Amino acid sequence: MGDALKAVPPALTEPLIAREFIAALPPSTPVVLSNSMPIRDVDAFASHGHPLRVFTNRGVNGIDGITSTALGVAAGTGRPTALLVGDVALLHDLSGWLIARRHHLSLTVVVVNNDGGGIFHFLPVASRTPHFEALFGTPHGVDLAHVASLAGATLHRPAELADFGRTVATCLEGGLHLIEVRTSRAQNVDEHRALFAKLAEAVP
Ligand SMILES: Cc1ncc(C[n+]2csc(CCOP(=O)(O)OP(=O)(O)O)c2C)c(N)n1
Repeated sequence: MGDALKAVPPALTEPLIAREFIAALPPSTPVVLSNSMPIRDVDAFASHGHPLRVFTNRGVNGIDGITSTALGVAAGTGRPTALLVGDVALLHDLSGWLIARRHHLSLTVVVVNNDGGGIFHFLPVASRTPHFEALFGTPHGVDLAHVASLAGATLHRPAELADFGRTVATCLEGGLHLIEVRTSRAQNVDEHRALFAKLAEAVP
């Protein structure tokens, strides 16, 4: 993993982030879910007491253009919009942020930063080649504060679950925000397997 992230212990798990992200949304918030783990984690672990307007890029399941889609949703609905995205997808669509700045769109982006493609750790190849990190994990080590400053977005780094939910709700009052939560790709797989094992026990 990138040196910048090595020293930071993950405070929130990815399933918890998905759950709290959805739970913190004001009713009727337009919400965009990135491909890879964000859409899977929301599908598996999140629920909301009110109807939400959920938008995704399906088609070929690409991680390209996700921020631009969210900005289009913010422009089209005229409402503060929420996006849950991984760090690789975020970095894939940096130019979209320039549109946000120009058009003064209200978007709250929650980026789950596990310094690479976390989804690939669920594949058998994760333990079968010494080249996994270089070819699949693809750590970048980028300090995402640079993304926030590129776009003139306000950066938030909540350290705890309660702070995280409050930050999401407050940011959705308006403006352009980047909320970064750091996680561990390797631990994420174990956390998912432990949760699914508990579910299997609970459902006879
Ligand atoms: C345009 C495009 N390039 C490559 C891929 C292959 N791909 C699928 S998931 C993924 C990693 C995504 O990482 P991130 O957005 O950080 O989410 P995470 O897997 O950590 O949840 C990649 C590169 C893709 N789906 N679309």
